[in-house]
Amino acid sequence: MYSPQRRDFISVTLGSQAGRTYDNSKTWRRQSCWRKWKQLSRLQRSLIAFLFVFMVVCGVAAYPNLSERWQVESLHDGELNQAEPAVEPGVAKVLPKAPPVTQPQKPRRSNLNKRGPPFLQKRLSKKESADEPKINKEDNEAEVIPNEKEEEEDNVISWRGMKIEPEQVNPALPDTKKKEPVPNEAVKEPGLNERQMAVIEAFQHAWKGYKQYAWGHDELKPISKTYSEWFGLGLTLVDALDTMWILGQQEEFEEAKKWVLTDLNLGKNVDVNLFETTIRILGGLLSIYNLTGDQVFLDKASELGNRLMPAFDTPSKIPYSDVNIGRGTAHPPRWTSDSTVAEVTSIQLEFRELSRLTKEEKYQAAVNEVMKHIHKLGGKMDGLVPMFINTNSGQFSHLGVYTLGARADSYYEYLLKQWIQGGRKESDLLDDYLQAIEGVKKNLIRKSEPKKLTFVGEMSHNQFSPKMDHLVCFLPGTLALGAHHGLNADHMELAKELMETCYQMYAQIETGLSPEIVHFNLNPHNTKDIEVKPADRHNLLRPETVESLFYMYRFTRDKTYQDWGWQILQNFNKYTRVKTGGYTSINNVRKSENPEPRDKMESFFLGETLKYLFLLFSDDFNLISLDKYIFNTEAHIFPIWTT
Ligand code: DMJ
Repeated sequence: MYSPQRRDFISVTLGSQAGRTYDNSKTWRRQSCWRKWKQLSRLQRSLIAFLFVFMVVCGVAAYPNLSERWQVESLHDGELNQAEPAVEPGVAKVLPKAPPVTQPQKPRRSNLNKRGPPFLQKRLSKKESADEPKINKEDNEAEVIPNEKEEEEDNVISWRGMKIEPEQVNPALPDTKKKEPVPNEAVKEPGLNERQMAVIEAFQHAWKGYKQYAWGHDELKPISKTYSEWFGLGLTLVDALDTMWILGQQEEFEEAKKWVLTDLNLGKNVDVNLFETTIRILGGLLSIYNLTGDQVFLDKASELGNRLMPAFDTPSKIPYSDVNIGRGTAHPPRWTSDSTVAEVTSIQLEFRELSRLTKEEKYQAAVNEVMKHIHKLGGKMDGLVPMFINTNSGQFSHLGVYTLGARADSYYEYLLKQWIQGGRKESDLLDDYLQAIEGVKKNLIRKSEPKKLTFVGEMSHNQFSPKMDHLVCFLPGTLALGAHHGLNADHMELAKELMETCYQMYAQIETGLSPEIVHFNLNPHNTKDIEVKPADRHNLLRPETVESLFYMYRFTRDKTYQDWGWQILQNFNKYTRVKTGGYTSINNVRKSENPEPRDKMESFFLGETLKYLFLLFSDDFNLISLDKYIFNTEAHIFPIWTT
């Protein structure tokens, strides 16, 4: 029974002195304990001392060392992130400066987790599952799977212009342990089919490599697990922005956007190629601005546009090939004062669009001047242009060679596309395009033997060469686009024939992938239509054929074109996919047992090839409708002007 006079007490049961009341006198207590201790036998004292030491040793062994224990106990949920490098939720820790995934960070928290007190074990294991990279090992190679987001907002508004439910916002990567790419159910949006999901998986695989080994650099070298720099402007990242948007890769997109905002330095002292920078970076920024309406992209685009403008400061107003975007100086290549015709005539869509968006005339004025000049220029053959133009005289140079391949290709493409962009009003552009296509039909089209494949050859000083670059495979798509916008129906017929030829450039090759250049056989006694010279056997993951397949499918709805594209994607996966992330160009498409990887993933593989494949496999014809948009020569998306 409780009595206020009696205090709670501690009794120490030691022999016969057990049960004495504690009267709160410290002196008495000390004396009393000492007396009792002295009363014990030597054996009893030894036993007690041994027991005491044993208990202390056990206690220490059961706990982590003191400093670790202190750390654990001072960690609150918010502090966990400070103790480790900051990582975006849902993003694998594979950014460049992070340790390689094959040697994950010392698992400090995991060790603590096993030994710490239960309440901390619980809290830590929750955080760990959210933050730690998940690693699958296969053949001693690590594959990193991005973490799932811990907390998800209820809805995300305006991602790709629509309201997306949580489960669609947060796709998890497929299991990359499997040999064949496995479409990921988690990213399946209404209307996405298996083939589109395979494209998404391919994109994720390519992005994984880029992110891990080349983040913020121009191109991934997936075999040597490093990068190459061309202009030092994050070429692959910017080129891929609108692809990520279209493929629904929201987290990757947000992360890349952050890089554009904070790390894309357009003022650096570097020589860039005017054409490549315009179609890939300016085009990429304008495209993603048009898709998202996010002002930061337009600001960057107009900064870049201004920095490129010195290129037009030439005696003829035909731009130089190279600009130092930091210094504001421009120059031709060291060995010549010529520019390439395709390069100076394939920057128009981008500069015109920049003027429309910024309401600054100067960009459009500069590129329109080039087109007007070339429209009036002598030296063409039936509308076909030579490959070079002099920046001093403004005259074509190296006359006599006519091709729809390298150095001339996108001149023809941009005649048509500028006409469409401007609302089909600029008749000079249309006239030049129509005349050029007639020139192609008259001078460059032939049929191969024995299969009678229609192809586009080249003319060199009045000599026909049955050589066709893979680059020419943009032409079926462009012809079909023109026909769709009301041009001659026979353009569509030619488009169909050329499309078949471009497909055969893949199908007749051992790897099912096209070489860079083919030569068609014109001799009826030979059995093969397609010949490949040793120097032309490489494949750079180029887009032109799948680009044209996309147009052909949109306009004909013939699923054969989708099937051809599917075969091509599968062969890219078979011969160019690098296990640890990324895809590589190859040296020899004829050697299926070893196609000789080149160790480079070109930025257009993400900017163009995968984007066109995704759109080819889509049966939603309103997804980037060809009545509302045109694609620049790097597959970036610009609106057709309505006023
Ligand atoms: C791309 O950069 C563009 O498509 C360009 O017009 C031609 N070459 C590559 C792709 O092959």
